[in-house]
Amino acid sequence: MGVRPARGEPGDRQVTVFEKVFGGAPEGVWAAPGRVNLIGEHTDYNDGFVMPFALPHTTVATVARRDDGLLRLHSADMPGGIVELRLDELTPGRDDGWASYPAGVVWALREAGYLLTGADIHYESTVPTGAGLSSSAALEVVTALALDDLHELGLERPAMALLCQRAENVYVGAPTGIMDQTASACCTAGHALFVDTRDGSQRQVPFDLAAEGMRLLVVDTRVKHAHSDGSYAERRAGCEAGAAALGVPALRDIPYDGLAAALDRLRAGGQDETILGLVRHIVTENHRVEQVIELLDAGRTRDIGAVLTAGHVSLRDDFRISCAELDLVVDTANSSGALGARMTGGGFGGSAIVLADTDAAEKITEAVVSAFAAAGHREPRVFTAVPSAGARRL
Ligand code: GAF
Repeated sequence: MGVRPARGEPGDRQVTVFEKVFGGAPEGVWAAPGRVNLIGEHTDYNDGFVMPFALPHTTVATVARRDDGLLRLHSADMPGGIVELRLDELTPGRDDGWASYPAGVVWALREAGYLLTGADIHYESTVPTGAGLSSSAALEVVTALALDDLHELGLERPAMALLCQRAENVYVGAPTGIMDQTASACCTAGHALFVDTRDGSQRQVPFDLAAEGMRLLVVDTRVKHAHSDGSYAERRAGCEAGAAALGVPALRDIPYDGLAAALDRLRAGGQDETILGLVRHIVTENHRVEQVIELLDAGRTRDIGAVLTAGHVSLRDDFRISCAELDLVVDTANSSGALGARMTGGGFGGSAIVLADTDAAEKITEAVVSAFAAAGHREPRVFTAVPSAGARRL
Protein backbone atom coordinates (compact mmCIF):
# COMPACT_ATOMS: atom_id res chain seq x y z
CA MET A 1 0.00 0.00 0.00
CA GLY A 2 2.78 2.44 0.92
CA VAL A 3 3.58 4.50 -2.16
CA ARG A 4 5.54 7.63 -1.41
CA PRO A 5 4.96 10.52 -3.87
CA ALA A 6 8.13 11.13 -5.92
CA ARG A 7 10.46 13.95 -4.80
CA GLY A 8 8.96 17.32 -5.64
CA GLU A 9 5.57 15.83 -6.58
CA PRO A 10 2.35 16.86 -4.77
CA GLY A 11 2.33 15.21 -1.35
CA ASP A 12 6.10 14.83 -1.07
CA ARG A 13 6.48 17.75 1.35
CA GLN A 14 3.62 16.46 3.52
CA VAL A 15 5.42 13.10 3.82
CA THR A 16 8.45 14.86 5.28
CA VAL A 17 6.25 16.73 7.79
CA PHE A 18 4.45 13.48 8.73
CA GLU A 19 7.79 11.81 9.45
CA LYS A 20 8.81 14.70 11.70
CA VAL A 21 5.49 14.79 13.56
CA PHE A 22 4.90 11.04 14.01
CA GLY A 23 8.45 9.65 13.70
CA GLY A 24 7.59 6.99 11.09
CA ALA A 25 6.73 6.66 7.41
CA PRO A 26 3.19 7.25 6.10
CA GLU A 27 1.44 4.86 3.71
CA GLY A 28 0.07 7.47 1.35
CA VAL A 29 -1.22 10.99 0.74
CA TRP A 30 -4.79 11.96 -0.22
CA ALA A 31 -6.51 15.25 -1.13
CA ALA A 32 -10.14 16.42 -1.05
CA PRO A 33 -11.33 19.82 -2.30
CA GLY A 34 -13.55 22.58 -0.98
CA ARG A 35 -16.42 23.71 -3.22
CA VAL A 36 -18.48 26.63 -4.38
CA ASN A 37 -22.13 26.15 -5.14
CA LEU A 38 -23.16 27.58 -8.49
CA ILE A 39 -26.88 27.41 -7.75
CA GLY A 40 -29.28 25.46 -5.48
CA GLU A 41 -28.87 26.88 -1.97
CA HIS A 42 -30.46 25.30 1.12
CA THR A 43 -32.31 22.96 -1.22
CA ASP A 44 -30.32 19.86 -0.20
CA TYR A 45 -32.16 19.23 3.08
CA ASN A 46 -35.44 19.80 1.22
CA ASP A 47 -34.80 16.84 -1.13
CA GLY A 48 -34.06 19.36 -3.89
CA PHE A 49 -31.45 20.13 -6.56
CA VAL A 50 -27.91 21.47 -6.13
CA MET A 51 -25.10 22.30 -8.52
CA PRO A 52 -21.70 22.77 -6.88
CA PHE A 53 -18.22 22.44 -8.33
CA ALA A 54 -14.90 21.62 -6.69
CA LEU A 55 -12.26 24.26 -6.02
CA PRO A 56 -8.55 23.74 -6.63
CA HIS A 57 -8.11 24.35 -2.87
CA THR A 58 -7.75 21.06 -1.00
CA THR A 59 -7.24 19.47 2.38
CA VAL A 60 -4.39 16.98 2.20
CA ALA A 61 -4.14 14.00 4.58
CA THR A 62 -0.94 12.00 5.02
CA VAL A 63 -1.80 8.73 6.71
CA ALA A 64 -0.43 5.54 8.26
CA ARG A 65 -2.52 2.83 9.86
CA ARG A 66 -1.99 1.81 13.50
CA ASP A 67 -3.00 -1.47 15.09
CA ASP A 68 -3.37 -0.36 18.73
CA GLY A 69 -6.80 1.32 18.63
CA LEU A 70 -5.38 4.86 18.72
CA LEU A 71 -6.31 7.72 16.42
CA ARG A 72 -3.62 10.43 16.40
CA LEU A 73 -4.50 13.59 14.47
CA HIS A 74 -2.27 16.54 13.66
CA SER A 75 -2.96 19.68 11.64
CA ALA A 76 -0.46 22.15 10.26
CA ASP A 77 -3.17 24.79 10.41
CA MET A 78 -4.36 24.33 13.99
CA PRO A 79 -2.50 24.99 17.22
CA GLY A 80 -2.25 22.34 19.94
CA GLY A 81 -0.08 19.59 18.45
CA ILE A 82 -1.23 15.98 18.19
CA VAL A 83 -4.78 15.13 19.31
CA GLU A 84 -4.79 11.54 20.58
CA LEU A 85 -8.08 9.66 20.83
CA ARG A 86 -8.98 6.04 21.55
CA LEU A 87 -11.26 4.54 18.88
CA ASP A 88 -13.46 2.90 21.51
CA GLU A 89 -14.01 6.25 23.24
CA LEU A 90 -15.36 8.06 20.18
CA THR A 91 -18.93 9.14 21.00
CA PRO A 92 -21.27 11.70 19.42
CA GLY A 93 -21.24 15.00 21.26
CA ARG A 94 -17.55 14.74 22.29
CA ASP A 95 -15.92 18.05 21.54
CA ASP A 96 -12.35 17.79 20.31
CA GLY A 97 -12.44 21.03 18.29
CA TRP A 98 -11.33 20.62 14.66
CA ALA A 99 -10.43 16.96 15.38
CA SER A 100 -14.13 16.16 15.90
CA TYR A 101 -14.65 16.16 12.12
CA PRO A 102 -12.13 13.38 11.28
CA ALA A 103 -12.93 11.61 14.56
CA GLY A 104 -16.61 11.68 13.53
CA VAL A 105 -15.75 10.04 10.21
CA VAL A 106 -13.86 7.24 11.98
CA TRP A 107 -16.83 6.84 14.33
CA ALA A 108 -19.29 6.72 11.38
CA LEU A 109 -17.17 4.13 9.54
CA ARG A 110 -17.01 1.91 12.63
CA GLU A 111 -20.74 2.39 13.26
CA ALA A 112 -21.37 1.21 9.69
CA GLY A 113 -19.48 -1.99 10.52
CA TYR A 114 -16.08 -1.27 9.00
CA LEU A 115 -13.18 -2.63 11.00
CA LEU A 116 -10.61 0.11 11.71
CA THR A 117 -7.65 -0.37 14.02
CA GLY A 118 -6.28 3.16 14.36
CA ALA A 119 -4.34 5.70 12.34
CA ASP A 120 -1.85 8.55 12.42
CA ILE A 121 -2.98 11.44 10.20
CA HIS A 122 -1.33 14.74 9.37
CA TYR A 123 -3.52 17.39 7.68
CA GLU A 124 -2.69 20.52 5.70
CA SER A 125 -5.29 22.65 3.98
CA THR A 126 -5.53 25.45 1.46
CA VAL A 127 -9.34 25.62 1.76
CA PRO A 128 -10.16 28.90 3.55
CA THR A 129 -11.96 28.15 6.83
CA GLY A 130 -15.17 29.96 7.80
CA ALA A 131 -15.53 31.20 4.22
CA GLY A 132 -18.52 29.05 3.24
CA LEU A 133 -16.26 26.98 0.95
CA SER A 134 -16.69 23.62 2.73
CA SER A 135 -13.45 23.22 4.60
CA SER A 136 -15.25 20.82 6.98
CA ALA A 137 -16.45 18.58 4.16
CA ALA A 138 -12.94 18.51 2.66
CA LEU A 139 -11.56 17.39 6.04
CA GLU A 140 -14.21 14.69 6.39
CA VAL A 141 -13.98 13.37 2.85
CA VAL A 142 -10.18 13.20 2.74
CA THR A 143 -10.26 11.18 5.97
CA ALA A 144 -12.89 8.78 4.63
CA LEU A 145 -11.11 8.32 1.30
CA ALA A 146 -7.72 7.61 2.90
CA LEU A 147 -9.17 5.05 5.31
CA ASP A 148 -11.29 3.51 2.54
CA ASP A 149 -8.18 3.07 0.37
CA LEU A 150 -5.90 1.80 3.13
CA HIS A 151 -8.45 -0.68 4.47
CA GLU A 152 -9.79 -1.56 1.01
CA LEU A 153 -13.34 -0.93 2.17
CA GLY A 154 -14.66 -0.48 -1.38
CA LEU A 155 -16.93 2.48 -0.56
CA GLU A 156 -18.64 4.12 -3.54
CA ARG A 157 -18.22 7.91 -3.53
CA PRO A 158 -21.90 8.76 -2.83
CA ALA A 159 -21.90 6.32 0.11
CA MET A 160 -18.68 7.90 1.37
CA ALA A 161 -20.36 11.32 1.22
CA LEU A 162 -23.32 9.99 3.22
CA LEU A 163 -21.02 8.61 5.94
CA CYS A 164 -19.27 11.97 6.15
CA GLN A 165 -22.62 13.76 6.41
CA ARG A 166 -23.56 11.40 9.24
CA ALA A 167 -20.30 12.29 11.01
CA GLU A 168 -21.21 15.98 10.74
CA ASN A 169 -24.90 15.57 11.67
CA VAL A 170 -24.64 13.05 14.47
CA TYR A 171 -21.07 13.23 15.81
CA VAL A 172 -20.36 16.97 15.40
CA GLY A 173 -24.03 17.94 15.74
CA ALA A 174 -24.42 20.27 12.73
CA PRO A 175 -27.72 19.58 10.86
CA THR A 176 -26.29 20.11 7.36
CA GLY A 177 -27.41 18.54 4.07
CA ILE A 178 -25.51 16.28 1.67
CA MET A 179 -24.25 18.84 -0.88
CA ASP A 180 -20.78 19.67 0.44
CA GLN A 181 -19.58 16.12 1.06
CA THR A 182 -20.98 15.01 -2.31
CA ALA A 183 -19.18 17.87 -4.07
CA SER A 184 -15.87 17.07 -2.42
CA ALA A 185 -16.18 13.34 -3.10
CA CYS A 186 -17.77 13.32 -6.58
CA CYS A 187 -16.89 16.47 -8.56
CA THR A 188 -14.68 16.26 -11.64
CA ALA A 189 -12.43 18.87 -13.26
CA GLY A 190 -14.12 21.11 -15.83
CA HIS A 191 -17.64 20.27 -14.62
CA ALA A 192 -20.31 21.42 -12.21
CA LEU A 193 -22.11 18.53 -10.52
CA PHE A 194 -25.89 18.42 -10.72
CA VAL A 195 -27.31 16.36 -7.85
CA ASP A 196 -30.92 15.43 -7.20
CA THR A 197 -30.60 15.05 -3.43
CA ARG A 198 -33.82 13.00 -3.21
CA ASP A 199 -32.56 9.94 -5.06
CA GLY A 200 -28.87 10.90 -5.11
CA SER A 201 -28.69 10.80 -8.91
CA GLN A 202 -25.91 12.91 -10.38
CA ARG A 203 -24.87 14.43 -13.67
CA GLN A 204 -21.50 16.00 -14.53
CA VAL A 205 -22.33 19.20 -16.46
CA PRO A 206 -19.46 20.65 -18.56
CA PHE A 207 -18.56 24.07 -17.13
CA ASP A 208 -15.49 25.56 -18.75
CA LEU A 209 -15.85 29.30 -18.43
CA ALA A 210 -12.33 30.17 -19.58
CA ALA A 211 -13.03 28.62 -23.00
CA GLU A 212 -16.06 30.92 -23.31
CA GLY A 213 -14.22 34.11 -22.28
CA MET A 214 -15.72 34.25 -18.79
CA ARG A 215 -14.67 33.78 -15.20
CA LEU A 216 -16.32 32.97 -11.92
CA LEU A 217 -14.85 35.06 -9.14
CA VAL A 218 -15.14 34.01 -5.51
CA VAL A 219 -15.25 36.91 -3.08
CA ASP A 220 -14.60 35.80 0.48
CA THR A 221 -16.04 38.60 2.63
CA ARG A 222 -14.13 37.25 5.66
CA VAL A 223 -17.31 37.68 7.67
CA LYS A 224 -18.12 34.74 9.89
CA HIS A 225 -21.33 35.26 11.77
CA ALA A 226 -21.27 33.92 15.31
CA HIS A 227 -24.81 32.49 15.32
CA SER A 228 -24.66 30.78 11.96
CA ASP A 229 -25.19 27.27 13.31
CA GLY A 230 -28.37 28.18 15.19
CA SER A 231 -29.71 30.18 12.24
CA TYR A 232 -29.05 27.32 9.82
CA ALA A 233 -30.93 24.90 12.07
CA GLU A 234 -33.75 27.45 12.37
CA ARG A 235 -34.10 27.72 8.58
CA ARG A 236 -34.09 23.95 8.28
CA ALA A 237 -36.79 23.60 10.95
CA GLY A 238 -38.85 26.32 9.21
CA CYS A 239 -38.67 24.47 5.89
CA GLU A 240 -39.77 21.25 7.57
CA ALA A 241 -42.65 23.11 9.24
CA GLY A 242 -43.68 24.51 5.84
CA ALA A 243 -43.64 21.05 4.25
CA ALA A 244 -45.66 19.61 7.16
CA ALA A 245 -48.25 22.41 6.87
CA LEU A 246 -48.59 21.63 3.16
CA GLY A 247 -48.85 17.89 3.81
CA VAL A 248 -45.83 16.93 1.68
CA PRO A 249 -42.71 14.93 2.69
CA ALA A 250 -40.40 17.80 1.63
CA LEU A 251 -40.63 21.20 -0.10
CA ARG A 252 -39.21 19.52 -3.20
CA ASP A 253 -42.71 18.16 -3.69
CA ILE A 254 -44.17 21.61 -4.35
CA PRO A 255 -43.84 22.19 -8.12
CA TYR A 256 -42.95 25.65 -9.40
CA ASP A 257 -46.37 26.10 -11.02
CA GLY A 258 -48.01 25.10 -7.73
CA LEU A 259 -46.21 27.75 -5.68
CA ALA A 260 -48.94 30.41 -5.69
CA ALA A 261 -51.57 27.89 -4.56
CA ALA A 262 -49.23 26.56 -1.85
CA LEU A 263 -48.62 30.07 -0.52
CA ASP A 264 -52.38 30.73 -0.46
CA ARG A 265 -52.92 27.55 1.55
CA LEU A 266 -50.21 28.52 4.02
CA ARG A 267 -51.74 31.99 4.43
CA ALA A 268 -55.20 30.52 4.90
CA GLY A 269 -53.75 28.15 7.51
CA GLY A 270 -52.38 31.10 9.48
CA GLN A 271 -48.67 30.55 8.72
CA ASP A 272 -46.58 33.69 9.08
CA GLU A 273 -44.55 35.48 6.41
CA THR A 274 -41.30 33.86 7.61
CA ILE A 275 -42.50 30.39 6.66
CA LEU A 276 -43.95 31.69 3.39
CA GLY A 277 -40.57 33.20 2.52
CA LEU A 278 -38.73 29.93 3.21
CA VAL A 279 -41.16 27.98 1.04
CA ARG A 280 -40.98 30.56 -1.76
CA HIS A 281 -37.18 30.43 -1.77
CA ILE A 282 -36.92 26.64 -1.91
CA VAL A 283 -39.51 26.24 -4.67
CA THR A 284 -38.08 29.05 -6.82
CA GLU A 285 -34.48 27.92 -6.15
CA ASN A 286 -35.16 24.39 -7.42
CA HIS A 287 -36.63 26.03 -10.52
CA ARG A 288 -33.49 28.17 -10.90
CA VAL A 289 -31.28 25.06 -10.83
CA GLU A 290 -33.37 23.63 -13.68
CA GLN A 291 -33.09 26.92 -15.57
CA VAL A 292 -29.29 26.98 -15.19
CA ILE A 293 -28.99 23.42 -16.47
CA GLU A 294 -31.19 24.20 -19.46
CA LEU A 295 -29.13 27.30 -20.28
CA LEU A 296 -25.82 25.46 -19.96
CA ASP A 297 -27.11 22.59 -22.08
CA ALA A 298 -28.20 25.13 -24.71
CA GLY A 299 -24.75 26.76 -24.72
CA ARG A 300 -26.20 29.98 -23.25
CA THR A 301 -23.74 30.30 -20.37
CA ARG A 302 -23.83 34.12 -20.23
CA ASP A 303 -27.55 33.99 -19.53
CA ILE A 304 -27.13 32.12 -16.23
CA GLY A 305 -25.92 35.41 -14.72
CA ALA A 306 -29.43 36.78 -14.31
CA VAL A 307 -30.54 33.53 -12.67
CA LEU A 308 -27.67 33.73 -10.17
CA THR A 309 -28.65 37.27 -9.22
CA ALA A 310 -32.30 36.26 -8.83
CA GLY A 311 -31.07 33.52 -6.50
CA HIS A 312 -29.30 36.10 -4.38
CA VAL A 313 -32.39 38.27 -4.11
CA SER A 314 -34.35 35.23 -2.97
CA LEU A 315 -31.74 34.29 -0.34
CA ARG A 316 -31.65 37.90 0.85
CA ASP A 317 -35.37 38.67 0.95
CA ASP A 318 -37.15 35.33 1.31
CA PHE A 319 -34.67 33.04 3.05
CA ARG A 320 -33.03 35.98 4.87
CA ILE A 321 -29.51 34.63 5.23
CA SER A 322 -27.49 37.33 3.48
CA CYS A 323 -25.64 40.15 5.22
CA ALA A 324 -24.50 43.69 4.35
CA GLU A 325 -21.10 42.53 3.05
CA LEU A 326 -22.57 39.85 0.75
CA ASP A 327 -25.17 42.31 -0.58
CA LEU A 328 -22.42 44.84 -1.21
CA VAL A 329 -20.44 42.33 -3.30
CA VAL A 330 -23.50 41.47 -5.40
CA ASP A 331 -24.68 45.04 -5.89
CA THR A 332 -21.22 46.43 -6.64
CA ALA A 333 -20.32 43.60 -9.01
CA ASN A 334 -23.58 43.92 -10.91
CA SER A 335 -23.32 47.69 -11.22
CA SER A 336 -19.71 47.31 -12.44
CA GLY A 337 -20.52 45.06 -15.38
CA ALA A 338 -20.83 41.56 -13.91
CA LEU A 339 -23.16 39.12 -15.69
CA GLY A 340 -24.61 38.09 -12.34
CA ALA A 341 -23.66 37.44 -8.72
CA ARG A 342 -24.94 35.80 -5.57
CA MET A 343 -23.94 34.62 -2.12
CA THR A 344 -22.90 30.96 -2.04
CA GLY A 345 -23.02 28.37 0.74
CA GLY A 346 -24.75 28.46 4.11
CA GLY A 347 -24.93 32.26 4.40
CA PHE A 348 -24.68 34.81 7.23
CA GLY A 349 -21.25 35.75 5.87
CA GLY A 350 -18.78 33.64 3.91
CA SER A 351 -18.39 34.05 0.17
CA ALA A 352 -20.19 35.37 -2.91
CA ILE A 353 -19.65 34.32 -6.52
CA VAL A 354 -19.52 36.72 -9.46
CA LEU A 355 -19.89 35.69 -13.11
CA ALA A 356 -17.93 38.05 -15.33
CA ASP A 357 -16.49 38.41 -18.80
CA THR A 358 -12.76 37.79 -18.48
CA ASP A 359 -11.84 41.30 -19.57
CA ALA A 360 -14.21 42.85 -17.00
CA ALA A 361 -13.04 40.76 -14.04
CA GLU A 362 -10.26 43.07 -12.91
CA LYS A 363 -12.42 46.19 -12.98
CA ILE A 364 -15.15 44.40 -11.02
CA THR A 365 -12.64 43.14 -8.45
CA GLU A 366 -11.27 46.67 -7.97
CA ALA A 367 -14.80 48.06 -7.60
CA VAL A 368 -15.67 45.49 -4.91
CA VAL A 369 -12.43 46.06 -3.00
CA SER A 370 -12.98 49.86 -3.11
CA ALA A 371 -16.60 49.53 -2.01
CA PHE A 372 -15.50 47.43 0.99
CA ALA A 373 -12.88 50.03 1.93
CA ALA A 374 -15.41 52.85 1.60
CA ALA A 375 -17.89 50.98 3.81
CA GLY A 376 -15.20 50.29 6.43
CA HIS A 377 -15.28 46.50 5.89
CA ARG A 378 -12.20 44.26 5.99
CA GLU A 379 -10.58 43.79 2.59
CA PRO A 380 -12.21 40.78 0.87
CA ARG A 381 -10.18 37.96 -0.63
CA VAL A 382 -10.94 37.53 -4.34
CA PHE A 383 -9.88 34.65 -6.58
CA THR A 384 -10.98 32.95 -9.80
CA ALA A 385 -12.66 29.58 -9.22
CA VAL A 386 -11.68 26.90 -11.74
CA PRO A 387 -13.85 23.74 -11.61
CA SER A 388 -11.39 21.15 -10.31
CA ALA A 389 -11.07 17.47 -9.44
CA GLY A 390 -12.84 15.78 -6.54
CA ALA A 391 -11.13 13.74 -3.81
CA ARG A 392 -8.18 11.61 -4.94
CA ARG A 393 -4.97 9.89 -3.92
CA LEU A 394 -1.83 11.92 -4.69
C1 GAF B 1 -24.02 24.42 4.07
C2 GAF B 1 -24.49 22.99 4.27
F1 GAF B 1 -23.45 22.23 4.75
C3 GAF B 1 -25.01 22.37 2.97
O1 GAF B 1 -25.54 21.10 3.25
C4 GAF B 1 -26.06 23.27 2.33
O2 GAF B 1 -27.28 23.20 3.01
C5 GAF B 1 -25.55 24.71 2.24
O3 GAF B 1 -25.08 25.18 3.50
C6 GAF B 1 -26.61 25.65 1.74
O4 GAF B 1 -26.97 25.34 0.44
O5 GAF B 1 -22.89 24.48 3.24
